[in-house]
Amino acid sequence: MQLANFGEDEHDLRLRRVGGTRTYRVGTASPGGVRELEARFLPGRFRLWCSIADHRARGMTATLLVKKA
Ligand SMILES: [Cu+2]
Repeated sequence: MQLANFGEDEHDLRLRRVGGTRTYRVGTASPGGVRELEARFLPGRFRLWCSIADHRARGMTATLLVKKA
């Protein structure tokens, strides 16, 4: 998984599978920066969000659907 920051502020990325307990973290990416996370995910729906400041409350969220290979 790769986080590429095309914005003007720092951002990070957190993921949690719906029904899961583990929160995955992709570190903070500076403007123009890229951060990566190597992981194997179980199939399911994941919530993604940025944990910096109030970004999540301001809508910096997404859903990721992981399907069986
Ligand atoms: Cu952010």
